[in-house]
Amino acid sequence: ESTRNKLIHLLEENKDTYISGQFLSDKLNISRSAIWKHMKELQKDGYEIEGIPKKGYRIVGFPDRLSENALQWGLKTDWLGKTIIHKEVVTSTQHIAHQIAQENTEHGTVIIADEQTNGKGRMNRHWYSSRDKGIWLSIILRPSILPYLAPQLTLLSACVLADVISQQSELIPKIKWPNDILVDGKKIAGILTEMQAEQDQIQYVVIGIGINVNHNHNDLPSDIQAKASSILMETNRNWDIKHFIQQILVTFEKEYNEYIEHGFTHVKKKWESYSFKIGEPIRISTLKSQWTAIFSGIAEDGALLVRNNDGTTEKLYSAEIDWFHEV
Ligand code: BTX
Repeated sequence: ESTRNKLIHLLEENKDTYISGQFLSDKLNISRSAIWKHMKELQKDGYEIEGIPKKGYRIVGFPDRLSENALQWGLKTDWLGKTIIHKEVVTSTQHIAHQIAQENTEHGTVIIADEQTNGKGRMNRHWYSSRDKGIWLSIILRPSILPYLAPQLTLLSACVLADVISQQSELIPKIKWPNDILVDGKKIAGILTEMQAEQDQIQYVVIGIGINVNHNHNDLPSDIQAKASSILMETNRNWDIKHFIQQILVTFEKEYNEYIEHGFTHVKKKWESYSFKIGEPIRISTLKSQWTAIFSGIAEDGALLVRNNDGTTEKLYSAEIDWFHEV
């Protein structure tokens, strides 16, 4: 843990009292003037710190706005988010991720924006990303898996979002294959996985995550108001976006490590627990046709498995699906 992290923790733990410069200097094994410099840096990043001669330091306000430092302080990950690039406005965090991934950027680099002017969904669809309301981030990964297995990472990411949303908010999220997170039948988050690969080797994968967090009904564009929602709208309270991002990164790192070490089985089970019930009828549309079939789970490579009316089982890699329920 860095000195700054330790300092922030000490300030947080003692936020009801003053802690002396001497105490901090002993604890962190750095000079009192180094402590003073750290305090100035923290203030620059939006931490409000009171310094009173003979009494010491006390933290009275935490930054609301996102910054690289604010996101990294207290972030309990080993490799994910060791480099965080935060921007106020971008076209798309995916776009930046691709640009910097070409330049040997390290595995686990995260790009986060307060607003996207040209957020991307799948198949060139638009993803609305209004300022300060949601989480718009991309993760650069360099997994040593075969390219055809990359869709498993989308399913893994969906499980991570579902886990974090249910843990933090006690909502009951559902995953709609392959990548939508729904609450009460409305979309609150989406995932876009893109990759650069050769025949048998992945150069990098970019996982784009978008979550509607603090949107009120009117913050959503009218064309999606009927089918989209936000965590605020579902829970009637405001959420700390920085804390949410940190939870996502911690949970993502854990699930990813587990996946690389032990494979897809764990993800598959979890994904199926958040998904439709196996055996339920679903409506499928592809570019060519539409039909009804029975959901029979996902395959080991992340593909959708359906049982058709004629009894055959089919594997689908690209389709839109809906299930029949009380929406
Ligand atoms: P998708 O293709 O599954 O969903 C896109 C569709 O969802 C749109 O056509 C629209 O109907 C609807 N939609 C658009 N914006 C929203 C929204 N904010 N909430 C709910 N529904 C919406 C899903 O694609 C993948 C989205 C990934 C977004 C992240 S954000 C960070 C990263 N950067 C970037 O440009 N994309 C990813």
